Amino acid sequence: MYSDALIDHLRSADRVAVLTGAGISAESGIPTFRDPGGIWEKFEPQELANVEAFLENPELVQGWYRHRRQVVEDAEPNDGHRALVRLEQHVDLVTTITQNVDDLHNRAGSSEVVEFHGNITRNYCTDCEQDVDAARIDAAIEDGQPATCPECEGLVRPDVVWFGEMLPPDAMDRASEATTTCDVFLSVGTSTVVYPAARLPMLAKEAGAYVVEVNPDRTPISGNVDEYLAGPAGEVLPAILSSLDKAA
Ligand code: BJW
Repeated sequence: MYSDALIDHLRSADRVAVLTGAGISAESGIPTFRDPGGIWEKFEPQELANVEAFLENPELVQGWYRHRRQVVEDAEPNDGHRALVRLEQHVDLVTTITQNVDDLHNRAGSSEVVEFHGNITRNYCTDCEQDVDAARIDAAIEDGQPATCPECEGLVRPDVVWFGEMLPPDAMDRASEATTTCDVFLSVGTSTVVYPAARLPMLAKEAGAYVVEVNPDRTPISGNVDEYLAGPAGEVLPAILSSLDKAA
């Protein structure tokens, strides 16, 4: 499934960067975006995942994110998330750059997580920018009202990055540093079509990293990585970790 060369690279690595996407959380029961049965088979992204849609119909967008937040809260990290935590026993610095807005890498126990597209469990006021408790959103939705800020009555939105929005500058800096200084780069469970995340695997390769992709389906980068490992993250990553444990 994977080569001895990958195990050697990981054994000698000081730094590993991992880019994760919705696929790593699929085995926790959180739907991906673009697969059959995924979120965007039922909803057009332009209807819900951008600021114009939010301003046009805040209750619809708040309600959709509330539903997805509840799915995330009911989910648990899986063997793929846990394998990345185990990797920290073998490598000095493992940085997980996640496009996922779920909290599962943090909850699994990963030490260094970069939230590239935000976090669905947080919400903030679009006017004064203070954090707003999810319970306030839930109460407003149940009353059939748009959720607003307790301080200034501004509209409340999820702390996620929508299309056309800038990524958090700190996340960009940390991801860029991890990508250009790592010895091994793993791209796991992402279709690699959304920028700027989609650029990271090839940026790592240009900087000299050994680049590996884990995904049951091929993506635009599959032909350009050092190893493409076809399979679910919850099986491939633990298998790699078992080999690493044995080789230690
Ligand atoms: C498994 C599995 C298992 C299944 N195991 N694998 C350069 C070129 C072209 C366009 C642009 C560009 N730069 C910027 C853009 C515009 C835009 C963009 O990229 N558009 C493209 C779609 C063309 N990017 C942006 O707007 C970004 N902002 C930005 O760049 O600001 C500067 C700027 C602004 C304006 C103009 C120019 C520059 C922001 C992007 C924000 C993305 N936000 C979303 C929604 C987050 C909130 C929410 O959750 O609702 O983030 S979109 C959505 O896609 C979400 C995801 O994080 C992201 C990536 O999806 P992901 O994770 O890859 O999921 P899927 O479903 O696509 O794939 C799952 C994969 O898993 C599949 O491959 C399966 O095979 C696999 N899989 N089971 C392992 N068990």
